[in-house]
Amino acid sequence: MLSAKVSSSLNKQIELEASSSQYYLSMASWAETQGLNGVSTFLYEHADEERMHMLKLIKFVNERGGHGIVPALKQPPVTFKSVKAVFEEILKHEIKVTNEINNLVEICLKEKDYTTHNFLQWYVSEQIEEEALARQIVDKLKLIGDDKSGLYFFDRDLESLAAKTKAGIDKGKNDR
Ligand code: OFO
Repeated sequence: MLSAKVSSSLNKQIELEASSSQYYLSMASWAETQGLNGVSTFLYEHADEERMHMLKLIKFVNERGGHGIVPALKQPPVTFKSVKAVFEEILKHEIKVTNEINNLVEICLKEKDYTTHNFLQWYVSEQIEEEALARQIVDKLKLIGDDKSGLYFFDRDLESLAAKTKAGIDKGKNDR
């Protein structure tokens, strides 16, 4: 059984994962309107991945006798300055998510909730991967700078990264 503190903290995380999903979905839609098909495919997949993170939490809370609450969400930004600005935002956002996961882990230890602590380890590893990927992409974009053909190849590369993300989502579904 979850304590009230752990339950409300997990529900806050559900909201954060849901808003991450909406945020990335908005980025995906913007990228699609810019003719960046690889970037948008990657971001649509990323939005799905965040939704899977949210679902995994809802199901866990319910399984442990709590109630996973589906949150109301604020409108995310709809336009972005550039592809680089998008991925810089993603990196910043993922660092924030990592901090929140770490806070949650700490709360579980304080509350002596070792079951939830164990469950959260999946998110701890996931955040290492998400941050590393965002950082790697931002670094690539810095190298590309204003080079249009560089951006063209970058867009193509992201198409194949999207396939990997999709594999990650499918794995996450099977792990549930
Ligand atoms: Fe759910 O990992 Fe990104 O936000």
